[in-house]
Amino acid sequence: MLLIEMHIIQICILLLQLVANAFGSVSTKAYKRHSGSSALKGNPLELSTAPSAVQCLTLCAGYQHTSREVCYAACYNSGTGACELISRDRLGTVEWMSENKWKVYVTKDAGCEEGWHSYENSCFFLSTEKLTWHDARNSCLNLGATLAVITDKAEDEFVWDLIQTLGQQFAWLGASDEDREGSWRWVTGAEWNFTLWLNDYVGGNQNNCLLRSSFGWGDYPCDDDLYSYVCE
Ligand SMILES: *[C@@H]1O[C@H](CO)[C@@H](O)[C@H](O)[C@H]1NC(C)=O
Ligand SMILES: [Ca+2]
Ligand SMILES: [Ca+2]
Repeated sequence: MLLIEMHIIQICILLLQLVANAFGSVSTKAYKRHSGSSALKGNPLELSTAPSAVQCLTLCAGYQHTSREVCYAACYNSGTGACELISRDRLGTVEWMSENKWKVYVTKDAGCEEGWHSYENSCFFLSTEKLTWHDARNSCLNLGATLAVITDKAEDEFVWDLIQTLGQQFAWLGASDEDREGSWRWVTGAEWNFTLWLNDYVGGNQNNCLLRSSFGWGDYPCDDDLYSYVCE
């Protein structure tokens, strides 16, 4: 009995060490030194001090585990020990300016491939190809994604920004009411808990697919092949 307990304790210690190592390596492996150095566009999260750049990065890594906002970059000033944690701007872009004594480290893109834009824990891709809703849905599936599923206002704003930034005025999102009129469902089965309908827009039986435009959301004919689409 005692022997088994000791084994369990040993295994736990081993697991804790593995976890500790995994977190330890975050600070060095998950960041790259940006050669441009210093101030960047993005939202400041926190300004503190750290005895070294590595410990500043550790603060940044820790931030991801405790808060909704992700620390995307850490600026460390070796002269003063100032450590500034910074999140992305809404499209995940950064701009760099030079200044001495500051070193800037960016997280290697939070898992999104080139051309995809990070928001919360998702990556989004806007295709400017004009397809029917079903073709757009399949195209996203072929990319290992789905049409975008929007579950709150901030996410909708991010996606609308993306659509506009890439010069589009309309884009398919991942919901339809084609199975039962008025009964909207997301392609992933996510909870239908947020809408942004234009007034009390009702598309009726002929229109069954969700389109984002400057008016908000609308119920449009699924076979229209006039619109871009957003994959998530
Ligand atoms: C809807 O549900 C999703 C996931 O369950 C959640 O993340 C989101 O915040 C919810 N939205 C609203 C407006 O309550
Ligand atoms: Ca989503
Ligand atoms: Ca409809």
